[in-house]
Amino acid sequence: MAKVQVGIIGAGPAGLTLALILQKAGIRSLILENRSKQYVINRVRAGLLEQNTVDLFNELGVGGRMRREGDEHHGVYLSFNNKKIHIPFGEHTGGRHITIYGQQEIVKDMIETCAERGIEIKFEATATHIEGVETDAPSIVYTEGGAEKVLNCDFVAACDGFHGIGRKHLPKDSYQEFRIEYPFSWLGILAYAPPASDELIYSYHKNGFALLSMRSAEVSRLYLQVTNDDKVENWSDERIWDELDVRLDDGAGFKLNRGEIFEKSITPMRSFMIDNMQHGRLFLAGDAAHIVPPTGGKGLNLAVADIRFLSKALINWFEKGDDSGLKTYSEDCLRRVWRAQDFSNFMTTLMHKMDEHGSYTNQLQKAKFDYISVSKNYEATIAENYVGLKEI
Ligand code: RFL
Ligand code: PHB
Repeated sequence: MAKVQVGIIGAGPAGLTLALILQKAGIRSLILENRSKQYVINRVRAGLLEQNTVDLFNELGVGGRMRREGDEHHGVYLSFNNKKIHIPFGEHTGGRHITIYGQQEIVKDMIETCAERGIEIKFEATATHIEGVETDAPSIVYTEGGAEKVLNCDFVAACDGFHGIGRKHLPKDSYQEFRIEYPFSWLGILAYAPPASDELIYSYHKNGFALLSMRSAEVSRLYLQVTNDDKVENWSDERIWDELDVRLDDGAGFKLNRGEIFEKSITPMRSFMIDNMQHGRLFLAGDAAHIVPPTGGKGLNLAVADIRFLSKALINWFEKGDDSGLKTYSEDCLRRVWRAQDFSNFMTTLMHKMDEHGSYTNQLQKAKFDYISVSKNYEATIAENYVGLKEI
């Protein structure tokens, strides 16, 4: 039976970041990942990295390609009823900014670095249950190649996403659960088309929300608000481009560059949260414990922020026998998670079609947008949350 100091479930941003930080401190971990390597490095998801996240990837020595190929943004556009305003970050955040770099690219970079540094990742190895979390010798039972195996460890880090098994091993009475299912989803596309804007555009339109993002000078990433029962098959390439043109129109001749669409998928929008992320020797991080709707670009960044606390707490325990960081782990993470829950909910309800165009709710959205357009204070609140608060 294998034994490591920290058994990690999940090779997403949370699990990989944890393994790399622990390795630097001389702590042995092993990652169990139920998907294949190919699947994990091709899974299209996030693109917006906060400055804190980028700084950590650089400190870990996995930021080389991100620095070369990623794109720094120093502002963002918000558009409402075809009127576009710009929110600059620098003047409100002491020069902090965001970086646009695909999640699958950083995941690929981290997986390669793990291999170079001798961190073992078992792909196509599915954790089925976790045992002994109330003892000082927990273990993860997993299946690999049809055989059941056991990984013994001192601690278990469940970095296994929203559908993982980690959360199911917390005692039911140890947490409260909070959940919002929004009545809309995002249709997301990737296209070989030069981005038509230098910075992201979040747009409210009476037909629904649209977001213009990008991955490189040649690849655009775009999203449309659709209903929860909508299907990718209902959206021909032409219909997608036409609708994006309508929703992103800024009244000043804005036109998208069209190109071949090579990825199309629909993602439901939800906010989800539990207010305890640990039990005994089991610690949850990232999407395993919380989901935010992607309108604020916070999910991956929160996963990495959790790992900052968890890695520091584990290192203090292994090096000094100090368990203070482990004891306050949930509390430390939850402050930032609640801040991001609030900001993501704010951005979602400000920019999506929440009710009939012209309704009371819609007038309040418009009132907020009009206020943002004239208030430096409101602009600053958005800028510092969007870039990610340094503390909290
Ligand atoms: P992940 O990435 O889901 O990784 C969990 C891993 O665990 C594996 N797993 C298991 N392995 C072994 N045994 C089991 N029993 C297992 N169960 C699960 C899974 O296969 C997987 O590999 O969680 P992590 O590490 O917490 O990272 C979270 C982020 O992936 C997520 O929050 C972001 O993608 C959210 N998100 C965004 N976040 C941002 O910070 N900025 C963005 O711009 C942004 N845009 C987005 C997004 C998510 C989106 N979708 C598709 C949900 C845009 C979209 C459209
Ligand atoms: C993305 O580029 O995929 C992206 C950017 C900003 C968001 C969500 C997704 O808020």
